[in-house]
Amino acid sequence: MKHPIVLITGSTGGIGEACAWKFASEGYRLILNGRNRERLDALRNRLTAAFGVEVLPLLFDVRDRPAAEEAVGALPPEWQAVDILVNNAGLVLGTEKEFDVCLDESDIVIDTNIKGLLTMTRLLVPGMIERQKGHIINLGSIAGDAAYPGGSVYCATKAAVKALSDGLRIDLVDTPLRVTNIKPGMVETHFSLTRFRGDKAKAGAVYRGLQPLTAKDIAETIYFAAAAPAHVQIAEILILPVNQATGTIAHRNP
Ligand code: 8X3
Repeated sequence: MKHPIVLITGSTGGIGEACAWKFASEGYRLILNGRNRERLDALRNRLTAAFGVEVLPLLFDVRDRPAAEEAVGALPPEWQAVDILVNNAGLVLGTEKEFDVCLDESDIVIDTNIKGLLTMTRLLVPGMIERQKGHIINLGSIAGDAAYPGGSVYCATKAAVKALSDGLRIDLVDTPLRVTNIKPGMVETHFSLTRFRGDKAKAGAVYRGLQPLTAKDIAETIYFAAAAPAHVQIAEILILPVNQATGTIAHRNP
């Protein structure tokens, strides 16, 4: 029997890359999406060398709908039956107040976190319904549960991910397909560096005095949801560092 296929968006760093390593270690075939050909190829080579798994790099920006349609439409026949879609690609830019944000940056965040996720869902889920098999795992966030200072647009996109996950679960209720919304709190990846536009000191301060989650922690959690028995649908998981309680309340050691 052929190994199942997982498609991961934004797979060349952070949580996406950790998922690639986890699913590869479990023998999955991987379709790895990303925006950088060199990084995709390098990751494929490392995964293939480590686990001997089949990896198909899929180069496009999830914001580019025609490119996404073309890439998914041109999947070779043996790669078309995607079992798991991990809608991971996402980012945040800036911490300005809502009335001060750079609207061009907001477009990037909204187009990636909401519209890119919806594009991938729209492209992959009809095939899953046809095959009566599939799991959509969306990367939400604690930011989707309640807005916090400096996070307005990002929080809105993650609230949208929750609504899109809940809506999809409703729309698929009469099928064997499953929908999971993974909602991390603080995870130490390049996420904060992107948020602070490359300012390492500011990014580092986010995790000061506490032990943040790692991308691997989240990948393990995602795999747990994916590996649950077929009748079990893990609808949501909120996962936090032990010293984080909400989007705004954390205990930090001096
Ligand atoms: C990432 C977690 O706390 O920065 O989605 O919003 S947080």
